[in-house]
Amino acid sequence: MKNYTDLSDIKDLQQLITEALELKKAKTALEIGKGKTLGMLFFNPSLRTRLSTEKAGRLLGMEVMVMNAGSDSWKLEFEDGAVMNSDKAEHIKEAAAVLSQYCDIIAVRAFPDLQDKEKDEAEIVLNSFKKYASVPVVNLESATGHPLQALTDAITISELKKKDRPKVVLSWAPHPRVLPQSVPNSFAEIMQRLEVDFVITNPQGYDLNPEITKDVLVIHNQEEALIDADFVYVKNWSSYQSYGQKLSEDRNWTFSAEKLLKTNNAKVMHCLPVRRNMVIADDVLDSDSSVVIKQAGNRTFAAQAVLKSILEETVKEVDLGKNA
Ligand code: AN0
Ligand code: CP
Repeated sequence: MKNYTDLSDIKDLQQLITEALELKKAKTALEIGKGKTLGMLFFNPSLRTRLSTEKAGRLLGMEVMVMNAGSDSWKLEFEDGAVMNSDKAEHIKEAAAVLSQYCDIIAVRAFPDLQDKEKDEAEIVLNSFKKYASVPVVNLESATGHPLQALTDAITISELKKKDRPKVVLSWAPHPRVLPQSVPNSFAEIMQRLEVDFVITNPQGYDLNPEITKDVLVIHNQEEALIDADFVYVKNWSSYQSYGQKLSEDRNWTFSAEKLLKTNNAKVMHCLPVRRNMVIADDVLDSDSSVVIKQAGNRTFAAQAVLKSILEETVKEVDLGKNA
């Protein structure tokens, strides 16, 4: 793998899932990353992504540097040709080139503004790093996707499924804030590449980007969608159609033990952080049906498999260069 900015960077999903589960079983540190540095830049807060990716880097023998780019470093300008007389002190052209001398892999988290659909879909932050960095770039959740989370979710379903083709339901839930579509986008994308029956349920007005959901069945009646589900992935997202808006905070969509009764004793997933009794009720999160902690545990192995694959590609190129 040369970069991991979106799910199309995964050529063989089954092989990557198998690799991640083997890394999980092995529990040993590897040497492939020795002498290499992972630099992580966070324009937004994080608990899991930050610590699991740092741990993954260390398990591969890498040095890891982390910076809160939103607050600790200079404010970055991304516009080409900008006259830099505002509060933005440094251009991405210099920042990415300089970081490429300190890091062998650069990983970036940059959420959408949720104001301007076209601007968010242009993935300006992530794509600028890709353009101006001379080392591989990893997406730690961008304006439209969270591919490390999606890989984790695919690993978790593969690990816990009891039948060859489980039914997986992605169910919208209420939240007091407006949140990105990144997590459900990537989840919907990766589910279409896995051996599952995949259904999405959300209120009217909350349909995800049809270019991502393609011909996935969308049911606006949650109870109907939940019938026979083996996995329910609960998540809030803001409206895509009425871009970035909160159209509903209807707690009838909160996932509770009562909803669980409609399913086939489903395992309940969420990427975390989760707002208790808004998104998922205590009676589910505190029950054996919840796998959210296990799921978060798998973040390390998803990140390890991805970083390892990037390192393998890089090492190969260095070797080829030496022999040429
Ligand atoms: C973010 C989101 O929904 O995209 C991050 C989730 C991993 N969640 C919040 O901002 C609460
Ligand atoms: N799931 C996830 O990405 O969590 P953080 O925002 O804490 O990194």
